[in-house]
Amino acid sequence: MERVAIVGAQWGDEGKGKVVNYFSKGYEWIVRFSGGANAGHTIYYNNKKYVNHLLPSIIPNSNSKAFLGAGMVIDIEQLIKELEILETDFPGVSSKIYIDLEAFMVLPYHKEEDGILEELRKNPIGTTRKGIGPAYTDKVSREGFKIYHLFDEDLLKERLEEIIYLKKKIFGKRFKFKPKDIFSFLMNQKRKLEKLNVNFTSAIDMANVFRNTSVLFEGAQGVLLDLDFGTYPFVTSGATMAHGVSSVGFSTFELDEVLGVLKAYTTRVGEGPFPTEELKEIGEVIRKKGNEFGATTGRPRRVGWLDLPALRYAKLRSGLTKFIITKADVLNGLDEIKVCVAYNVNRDVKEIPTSSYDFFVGKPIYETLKGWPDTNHINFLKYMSFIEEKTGIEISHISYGPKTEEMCSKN
Ligand code: 2SA
Ligand code: MG
Repeated sequence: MERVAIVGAQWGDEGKGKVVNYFSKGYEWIVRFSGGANAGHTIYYNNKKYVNHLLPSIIPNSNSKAFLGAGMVIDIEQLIKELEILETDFPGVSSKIYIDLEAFMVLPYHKEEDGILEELRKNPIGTTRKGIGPAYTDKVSREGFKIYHLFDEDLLKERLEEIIYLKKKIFGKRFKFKPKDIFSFLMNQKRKLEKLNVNFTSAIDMANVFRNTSVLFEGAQGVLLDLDFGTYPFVTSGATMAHGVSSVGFSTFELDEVLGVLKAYTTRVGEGPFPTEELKEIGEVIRKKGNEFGATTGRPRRVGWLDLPALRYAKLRSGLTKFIITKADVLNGLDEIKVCVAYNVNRDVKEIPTSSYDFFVGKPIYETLKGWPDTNHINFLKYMSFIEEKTGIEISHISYGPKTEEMCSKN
């Protein structure tokens, strides 16, 4: 049975939602293994646009089912919003959603903490303020709440008292949340989820199911935003790479493919190093044409040329086996296309960053290729061959528009 992970090969927003949607036809299960409502996966069903932040990109009117894994931090209020939108067009779809009881919850105070921290930071990270960092921080420091806490009211009450006592000590008067308010908020959300017929389960319960069927693991953000290997501290707080499937009980050795989605140019939203960033006119042209604005926050994305050292790093860090290229049509009509082929790191020419530090100090070395009027043109084929040759992996598919069907295999 086929198991594939699809991850972003850059800084996120490569078009993963759309790519997952294209492939999801062939899979029984679509699994999110990390992140939370910071992700913004834009997809089209029946020509209607949906932006999902938490829901895996299933096709609602097919047999596929969705699993939200233990590595996630779930804002259940946001999840309900997404389900309610889908339910109006696809009644009953929520019964195809399965949530791991081990997953953590983003609570209302996490979102507030996220904002406070960003205001206080000398160098803000540019987070989505969806509470992701604080929820993962609480997980690691052992103050988190798991989905299973919803199902033991006494335990939940007791734990809320304990944790909120701590929070008040740490944050002082600024922390205004009361245990009983959070408790009733959570109970209310739980009832809504139950009414929608969402399933609560675990990767343990699903182990046999997952091993006897096809599973598509849907990554969030991109390799360079990974907590461990991205451009730290300008990263998200979860695992954005294929190793995140371990939170669903899988080893990366069990994956048949790890597909890296790459945009034909590079974007990044939020702060942090971006060696090939174009601050001049060309950046603005690409941003407008590519509609490069955050799907979650609406922020303009920073734009730059394709960065091969970053892609090689992504390949090695996340064990990518193939690339899928998106949004090449955005570059249609440009006379010349620049590609970063190496970094100059303190006078050392490096084709592959040794560590994420190199992204902070590396100066891009460019080669200039000829542009293309449209993506059927030979120059675009040459661009793809150049990427394949310089990274050592094949591009298997080309996406040439936002709609799910606007995609084809390369050969
Ligand atoms: P956070 O909120 O703690 O995860 O932010 C930390 C960094 O991670 C970046 N980040 C993202 N980058 C690209 N796309 C993301 N999803 C949304 C989208 C973002 C949006 O699809 O456009 O709408 O702004 C995403 N989520 C987190 C973030 O910018 C910080 O640099
Ligand atoms: Mg996105």
